[in-house]
Amino acid sequence: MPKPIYILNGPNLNLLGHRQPEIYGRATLEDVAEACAALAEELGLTIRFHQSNHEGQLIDWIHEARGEGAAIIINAGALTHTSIAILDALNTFEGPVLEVHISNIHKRESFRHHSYVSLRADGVIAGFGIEGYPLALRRIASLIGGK
Ligand code: CA2
Repeated sequence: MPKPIYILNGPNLNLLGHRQPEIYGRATLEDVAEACAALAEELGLTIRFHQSNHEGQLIDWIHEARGEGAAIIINAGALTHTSIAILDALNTFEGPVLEVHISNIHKRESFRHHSYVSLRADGVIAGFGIEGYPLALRRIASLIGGK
């Protein structure tokens, strides 16, 4: 059984599609999860798609991925810009890590320009809307060998 790809989403991303559509679009996180599951099947991959508003829960999933996951795709939300703890957890994971942001964080407020996650990420996608998630999955497939 191939190891799953962990797709982790941080604080407030549960509100996707319900607030601020001018920044984040109209699709919901459930739509993103469904699109990722469908693409993963096409690529011969499996995913574990999670969202939490709690830093510790995200860290626990990163730890779980150390034993059970082939790769991590993470949109840590605002924790991207603040969390050394998430960076430390990602640094214990040995597989590929890709960072996704729906919005272009570099076009926004200066406090969003720095990312702790980027210090570990093997690649970063920002500003592609929710299309960034399937793009990241395709990149994982080419890194770890999907279909
Ligand atoms: O662009 C991204 O994906 C972000 O990671 C989203 C975070 C933000 O703090 C980062 O700087 C960039 C915010 C997630 C909040 O998501 C919402 C979605 C819809 C409505 C309200 C919040």
